[in-house]
Amino acid sequence: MGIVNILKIGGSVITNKDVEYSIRFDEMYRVAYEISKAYQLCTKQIILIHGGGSFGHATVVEHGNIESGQAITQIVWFMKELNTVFTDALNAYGVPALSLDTHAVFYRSRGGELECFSKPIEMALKKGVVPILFGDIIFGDNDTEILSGDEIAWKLSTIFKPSRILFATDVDGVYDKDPRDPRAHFLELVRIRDIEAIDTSLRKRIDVTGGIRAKLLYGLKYWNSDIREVLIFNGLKKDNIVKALCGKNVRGSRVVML
Ligand code: IP8
Repeated sequence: MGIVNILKIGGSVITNKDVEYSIRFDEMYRVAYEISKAYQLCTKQIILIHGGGSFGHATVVEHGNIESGQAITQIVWFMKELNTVFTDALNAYGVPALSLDTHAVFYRSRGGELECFSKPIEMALKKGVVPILFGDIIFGDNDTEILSGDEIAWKLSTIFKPSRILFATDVDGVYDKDPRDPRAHFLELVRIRDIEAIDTSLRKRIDVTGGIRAKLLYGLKYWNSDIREVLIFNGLKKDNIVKALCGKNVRGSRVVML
C-alpha cells in the first residue's frame, strides 16, 4: 500500500457557517469533483473526513448539552444529513465513497485514549472504496463527547501508514493572528511546538471544537514518524484539493514537529 491520504474537509468549506444548516452546494460539488479527479488520476488510497460546519456545531449550541438522549441523536442526525449529501455528491462523480458512522468506529476509553475499530476502513481501502467519516458525538467510559474531524485525521495517521494529512479549510493556512487582521502573517511552516505563539483567539464564528489551534494541538499528541506531510490549505481555491491529493505543490502551511 502506498501513501494513505487522510483528507479532512473543513465544515467551513462545504457549509455556510453563518447560516444554520446550510450547505454550499456549489463548493461541495466542486470538492467532490476534484476528489474524483484525484481518484481517477493519482490515488485510490483516500480516507475522507468532514467537519460539522453549520450542521453539527449549530445543533450542539441549540441543545446546550451533549448528554441527553435527544441531544445525542439529533446532533448525529444532522451530521448524517450533511454526510449523506456529500457522500451522494462523491458517488455522483464516480468516487465509490462509503459512509462509516463515526460513533460506531470510535470510542474514548477511561484513560482518555481514543479507540478506533479500524478494520472496516482498512478493508474499504483494499477494495478501492473511499471511507468517509465525520466529526460526531462519540461515547466513552466517562462521558459522551464531540469528536472533532481533526482528531480523527490525526488518530488515523497512527494506524494507516505512511500517511499524508491534508486539512482543507477556508483560509490559506495558519496565520500568527486572525487572518482577517491586517497585521496577520501567513506561516508557510508551522512548528507544532510553537503553537503557544499563535493567537487564534480573535476567531469569532461558532466552532465548538476549537479551530486551527486545536488541529495543531492534536499533532502534539499523535505525531508519528510515518507521517510524510501535514498540510493546512485553502479548500475553497479551485484545484487545490486535487493537487494536494496528487502530491503537487499547493500554497498552504506545512506542519512539522521540530
Ligand atoms: O467540525 C465537529 O467536527 P469538526 C462535529 O471537525 C460536531 O470539529 C458534532 C460538532
